Amino acid sequence: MRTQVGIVGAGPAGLVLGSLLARAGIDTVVLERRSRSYVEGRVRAGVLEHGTADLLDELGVGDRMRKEGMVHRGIELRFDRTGHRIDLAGLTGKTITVYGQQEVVKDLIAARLGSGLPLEFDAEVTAISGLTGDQPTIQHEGGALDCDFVAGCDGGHGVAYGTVPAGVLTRYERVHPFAWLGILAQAPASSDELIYARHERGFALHSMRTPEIIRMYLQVPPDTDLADWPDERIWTELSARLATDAGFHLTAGPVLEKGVTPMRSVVTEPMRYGRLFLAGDAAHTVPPTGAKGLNLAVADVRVLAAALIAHYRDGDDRLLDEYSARCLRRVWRAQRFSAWMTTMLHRRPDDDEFAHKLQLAELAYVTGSAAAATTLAENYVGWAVDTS
Ligand code: RFL
Ligand code: PHB
Repeated sequence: MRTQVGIVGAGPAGLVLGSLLARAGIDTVVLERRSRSYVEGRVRAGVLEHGTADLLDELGVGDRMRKEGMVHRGIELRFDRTGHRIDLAGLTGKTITVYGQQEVVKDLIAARLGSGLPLEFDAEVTAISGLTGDQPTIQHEGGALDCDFVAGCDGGHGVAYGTVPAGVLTRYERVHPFAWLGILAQAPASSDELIYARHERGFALHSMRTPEIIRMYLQVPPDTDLADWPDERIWTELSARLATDAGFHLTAGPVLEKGVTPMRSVVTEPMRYGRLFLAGDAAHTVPPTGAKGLNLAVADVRVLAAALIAHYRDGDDRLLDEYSARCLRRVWRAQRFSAWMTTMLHRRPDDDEFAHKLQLAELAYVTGSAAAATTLAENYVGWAVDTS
């Protein structure tokens, strides 16, 4: 088999890239290790930046998002038993859309298959060769695929990064001393907007998926065993960390899903090796506190698609050569923001009283100063993508 761009992975990065290139008449084949039902059922991110939501519209896959997604104009920071609203729309003129990542993935898969474009499930990529020549080959469970370029969109534990010889790429990494325990539950939201809560017992987040389904997270130690967290304990802990003097009440309901995600920060430099371009989580991971991972994945492939289009249409490789540097500027900006949000809201096991006081002073400043609130807001709603 042969194609122009071989795409490894059918997550948001791979699927959005496939869609952008199809629009420009460039042939792609997407190879996905997992089954369709597995990929469509994987519960992950929930916050789409303004620009991400607009792009999905532009690609013709935004109808369900506009119907079922929830546009939010603000978020709440909660600490010292009091809520403080950050007016995202008022401060930036932009909003966010709360719509599950797996719904985005479902919409992109349906559109791709509906157009008859190649997308193979249960097709694990096992090796990639010829990356420094003219025609790389991707080996997968179903055979071999020759292509001009390979897009490594295979997530944090993919194969693409591993095919690059040792010593060529640099990986900057931080492992955080906590994880998130996440649940999906059948209950109406107890607040109209997301709540990021800082509490002596650790961080908590109230988010949602639909008017009937909520998504909640608790900071837990990295070695947490889910068996130690029966539903009852999760609700008690969430209620304690979200409690306010104004009498906040958290509505509980049947837990549909639970999992523990360790928290890491990773950046790979450069995001290219010969004809391999890494995009999304394959190149970088951010802690979820800034809600940036999915949005960064989409931003990467917008730059990559523009670069590949310039290559095929005009024979111009300038953007391909600039791909890594352009993406990394945004990636480090997102790392900075995610690290700042994480530090401001989580408790570290080695924190002393001084650290707690600083955290509270930071939160008081962010919620009390229009300048500081704007800093948070403009980073949270996202930055424009430059593909010129
Ligand atoms: P994905 O989604 O991991 O997709 C990679 C795909 O590649 C496949 N694959 C392979 N296919 C073929 N051959 C192989 N050898 C392969 N190896 C892997 C995988 O099966 C998979 O289908 O990466 P992508 O596309 O880069 O997308 C990145 C996002 O998924 C990720 O950054 C976000 O989910 C992060 N994230 C959040 N991001 C946000 O922007 N906003 C949020 O609110 C947000 N919340 C979160 C999050 C991530 C979380 N977890 C579970 C890590 C909340 C959580 C709890
Ligand atoms: C989610 O809804 O899953 C979510 C929201 C905000 C975050 C992380 C995850 O920062």
